[in-house]
Amino acid sequence: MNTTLESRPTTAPSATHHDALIIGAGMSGLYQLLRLRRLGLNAHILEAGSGVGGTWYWNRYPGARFDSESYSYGYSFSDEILQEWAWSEHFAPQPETLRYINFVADKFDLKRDITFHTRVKSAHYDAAANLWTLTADNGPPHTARILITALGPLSAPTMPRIPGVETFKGTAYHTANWPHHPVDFTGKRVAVIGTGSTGVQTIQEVSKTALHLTVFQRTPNWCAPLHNGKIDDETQAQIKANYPAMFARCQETFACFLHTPDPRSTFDVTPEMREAFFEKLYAERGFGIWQGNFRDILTDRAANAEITQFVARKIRERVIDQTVAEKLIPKNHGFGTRRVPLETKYYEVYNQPNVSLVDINDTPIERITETGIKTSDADHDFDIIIYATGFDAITGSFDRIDIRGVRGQSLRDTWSNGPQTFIGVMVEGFPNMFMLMGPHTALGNIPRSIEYNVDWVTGLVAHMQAHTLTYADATPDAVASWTRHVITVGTGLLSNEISSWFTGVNSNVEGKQTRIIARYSGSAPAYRAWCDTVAAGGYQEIVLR
Ligand code: N01
Repeated sequence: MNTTLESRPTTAPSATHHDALIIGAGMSGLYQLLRLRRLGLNAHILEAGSGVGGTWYWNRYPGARFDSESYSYGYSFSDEILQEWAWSEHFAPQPETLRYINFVADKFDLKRDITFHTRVKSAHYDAAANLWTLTADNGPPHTARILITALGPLSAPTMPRIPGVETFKGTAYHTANWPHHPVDFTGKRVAVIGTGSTGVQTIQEVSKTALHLTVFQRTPNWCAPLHNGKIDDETQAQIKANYPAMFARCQETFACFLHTPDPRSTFDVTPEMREAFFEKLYAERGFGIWQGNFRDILTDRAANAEITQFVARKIRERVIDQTVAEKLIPKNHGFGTRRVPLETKYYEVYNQPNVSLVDINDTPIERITETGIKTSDADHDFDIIIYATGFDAITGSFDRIDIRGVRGQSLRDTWSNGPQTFIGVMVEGFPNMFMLMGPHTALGNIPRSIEYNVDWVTGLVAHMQAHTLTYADATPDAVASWTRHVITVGTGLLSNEISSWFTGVNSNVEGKQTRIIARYSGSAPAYRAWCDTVAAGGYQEIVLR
């Protein structure tokens, strides 16, 4: 192939060589493969799983589904896909999403450029050859001039550090490593540890059939109704006709969802109007109550207290046993300051006779035993334990790979005091490495951010091709200025004052107990404006040669 980025390895003759290597065949990796292929590059994906889908490949737990409206979540770049694919529900379940991603991969014949069953262990930059060498858990090394990390911000699952985990004789699953076969809970005593978005979805589903379900909760979350439903034919036709307008709306909103903050402040209106607005949002589909609420609920403590008290009242109304209701009401953070799990009759689950809640702040888990879970006051026996204990988010998937830059320095060490990036895409000293959905990018409605991220990286690669450039590295100044900007924008946000994956905290990972500003928390339009300015200015923040 005759492209300027084409290169032959000089250091690893036995290695398999490509112009660009992409780690991960999730939504970002697949779209990036297509875009690089269209530039004429010989691009290839290395993927740990046996199929495409990333998040939607691994997270097959019962109840897994979108929290963003299905039609706002799919790829927007191909009219053909938009018209051919029909989402069945407003918030599609995981099997449908996985089918969708396979449909897209097959449509563009992407799988022929993917090596599956291959988990990348290391990625080292060779300065003399200006090449990246990747090694994996099997197969030969791979080399490429360009390295694209499409690892996903939530892809390194973490097990709790509880003694005895390995001793349990029943069946145990982490939600993000769910088996490919159906799991039957009928007649089973089941435990779920964790009550984040994943735990909430799992609990709702398992409670329908388990003989008994015991939920082990450390921190309750503020959940809000999803209001899912089937998409009828008429609505389907409207969705398909309105795609351009809908995606245009997503480009304008704060976080690329269909919802965006109301321009009013909480105290601009009377208490009656406020209550009526909260009621309306609580009755509406999706993230409206979080993303479409008064503009100050996530920055002003008094405003946040209003919506927090409203949702607390709802929980008290929905849960019959008020002792249980109080346990389900968060006390250490306000509504929306952690990711809001969307639910379908989640609170009503606790009214069922086959469900019990263990608050592990009152009765801590002491150990996992051969037969179940021992807390400070009881031995609970189980057939199945489900760990819905989350991820080493944002930087965790990078930490699992030994990534080394121009001086042999490791990325893990470079980020030991928190990530430092240029627009979340580049790291100084790691030339030609481009991150999709890396730390310090705008996340929000992820596929919308992915498409922008991929388009921007593709633009840079095309610029390099056009100008016969083979080397791109962010300048230290560009990194320092972006990192400062991310911290400034994130300061004052109530969500950055509480531990969660948003702030890079994971109690199960050594060294991840201190809160950091891990994501860009300004608006998506502001993020894009910054990145567009870089491209329009000829990439002056990047050393190109
Ligand atoms: O992970 P989490 P998640 N002992 O970190 C608990 C996205 N998502 O997988 O809060 C006991 O939120 C932990 O307790 P605490 C979404 O962005 C999207 O649920 O640390 N408990 C918490 O309750 C979401 O935010 C969708 O005190 C322990 C839970 O485990 C993100 O993924 C669906 C523990 C982990 O919650 C992550 O969600 C699902 C321990 N040692 C998820 N360690 C859709 O939109 C952890 N916990 C479709």
